[in-house]
Amino acid sequence: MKAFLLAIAIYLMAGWALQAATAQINRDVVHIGERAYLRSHRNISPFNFDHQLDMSVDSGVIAISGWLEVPDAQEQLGIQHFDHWLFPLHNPVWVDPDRAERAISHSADARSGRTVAFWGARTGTGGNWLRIFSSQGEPLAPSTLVGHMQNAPTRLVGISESNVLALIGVQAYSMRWYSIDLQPLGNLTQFVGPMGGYNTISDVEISPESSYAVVSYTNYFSNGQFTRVFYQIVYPDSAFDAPVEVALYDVVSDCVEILLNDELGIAFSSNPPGVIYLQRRLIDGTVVRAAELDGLYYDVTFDDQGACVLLTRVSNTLFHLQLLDAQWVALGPPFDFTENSGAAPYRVIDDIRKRLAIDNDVVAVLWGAYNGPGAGWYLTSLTPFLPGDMNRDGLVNNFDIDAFVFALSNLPAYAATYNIPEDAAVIIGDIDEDGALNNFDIDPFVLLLAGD
Ligand SMILES: [Ca+2]
Ligand SMILES: [Ca+2]
Repeated sequence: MKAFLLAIAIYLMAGWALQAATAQINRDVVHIGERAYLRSHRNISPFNFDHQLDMSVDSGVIAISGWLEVPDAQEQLGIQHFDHWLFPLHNPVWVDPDRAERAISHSADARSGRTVAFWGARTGTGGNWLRIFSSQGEPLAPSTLVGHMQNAPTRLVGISESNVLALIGVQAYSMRWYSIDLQPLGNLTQFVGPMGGYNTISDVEISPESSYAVVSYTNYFSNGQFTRVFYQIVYPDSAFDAPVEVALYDVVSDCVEILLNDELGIAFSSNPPGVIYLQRRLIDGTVVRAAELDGLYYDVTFDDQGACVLLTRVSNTLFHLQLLDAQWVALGPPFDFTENSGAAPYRVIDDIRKRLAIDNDVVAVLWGAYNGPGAGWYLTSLTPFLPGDMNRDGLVNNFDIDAFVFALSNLPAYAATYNIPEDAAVIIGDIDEDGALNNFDIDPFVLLLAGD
């Protein structure tokens, strides 16, 4: 009898835990131009509200690094991965539990199922360290000391398909970067090259085949009114191209991305602020496309096709998100992406390394709400979908009928079969948009299939 009651209790607790986990995610639909997006918000506690965070997205997996609140212990740098529905792929893990040192900076970058965490330690042995994790949170190698440099820059590590290539920092007007073999892991090559006296690195990107990296950096004129924005191509044979000066404007963080076909996507803003400039360049510096948009930039990023996401500041408590296609045509007007998050009033906090990411049409935003109900760190994702695409093949047609009937008759089994959260399945099948998936959706579904 006791065992039976225990089993009931465990069952109830498991149900509670599942409901609690589901309740952390708020989902709704936003229409951006012609497309419908499933918007998900998640509070990412126990990542600490007071400290830096970094984010990266690859193949629909979102990697986060930041400070973790640890019960009865000193908070530590941690890492966690989520799928694009914002379900965690594992619990948060400490990056290096054996070395409880305060990091002075950190960064994480993900590609091909691997995430590299970088941090600069202030105490103990100090120095700059790298560690590599799988997207399931398993460490793939021990922590590796990669140098002792001060003034670690903002964006300091990138990972390619084949090698980890980390740009570590700037010291005495030189920069260092490292190539670390992944198979077998450990062969570490260091390159040191000149930077022409520029001192704040704003971005680092590595080409997928590890054949070059692009580094952007800035320096302020002595009058403090303008920022010079540069980018520079560096190669694994330690050759360093001459820096290319982009403009005399404010730099936008995370401002250079490597696109397909060895082009660069570059973004910066005007001074005085009010205009955001987008450029597409060949790596020799030739401008192949340029655009200007109104707005006060807050962050910007590109996918490898050149599609662009902009985060603009409307006021201290209102930020807008805007999506542009690869031709930089706006998919829809700027909008308040934080609606329905459960957090208000909110403010996007400065102390985030990378606020935006876009990959495979999934947009992720990392943001913070300062006070009021729901204060904390939030992760928001936008996943495009077609209402009625029940078999999840990107089309709406007669092949969706069986899956639609399946979802109507047994939603949990449907969700498990198609690897989709139940609440997301309800939204995709809720053709009449009344908030439920039920028999009242049958007629609208039939009309949808008929092309009405
Ligand atoms: Ca379909
Ligand atoms: Ca409905």
